Amino acid sequence: LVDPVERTLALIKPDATGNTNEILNRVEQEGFVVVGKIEGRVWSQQDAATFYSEHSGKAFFDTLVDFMSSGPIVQLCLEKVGAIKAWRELAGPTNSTDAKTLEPSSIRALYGTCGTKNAVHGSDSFASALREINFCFDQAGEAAAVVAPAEETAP
Ligand code: DGI
Repeated sequence: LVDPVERTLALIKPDATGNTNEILNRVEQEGFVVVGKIEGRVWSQQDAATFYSEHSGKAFFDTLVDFMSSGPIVQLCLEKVGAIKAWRELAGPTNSTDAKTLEPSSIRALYGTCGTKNAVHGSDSFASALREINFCFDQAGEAAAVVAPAEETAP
């Protein structure tokens, strides 16, 4: 069996956009192909609340929504064999403080600071990836950048 090529949604959150070049270099080093990238978009509170609606009502929800709408982010669609799991592993544990001891070379350890400011997001399942890629790339005719097939190499 061969693992399928997948696409996943990655975000560089407002606390880590100053490290965008370093993060993109790491992404490429680890074998991901960036098939969609939108830099500089600032989410409204409504955007953040919709994106994270599964967490609505939790204690950290308002903090999360405020943080995610506090400044520009980078929206990325990444492609790789097993991309969904691979990107979450590269991102590291949810809480950046934990990540610094548990997975010191992970992106959240290197560029995040705490439970809220944790540098990056990654879809957690195929269904989430589909929903989140459409949320980030299907709003202004940008879908073509994402649905175009990866460049084929000659056999
Ligand atoms: O998929 P993850 O981002 O790793 O984690 P998640 O889906 O459980 O939570 C989404 C985001 O919400 C997470 O990146 C940061 C925030 N969050 C989750 N749990 C906590 C939290 N923020 C705080 N302050 N405290 C938490 O316990």
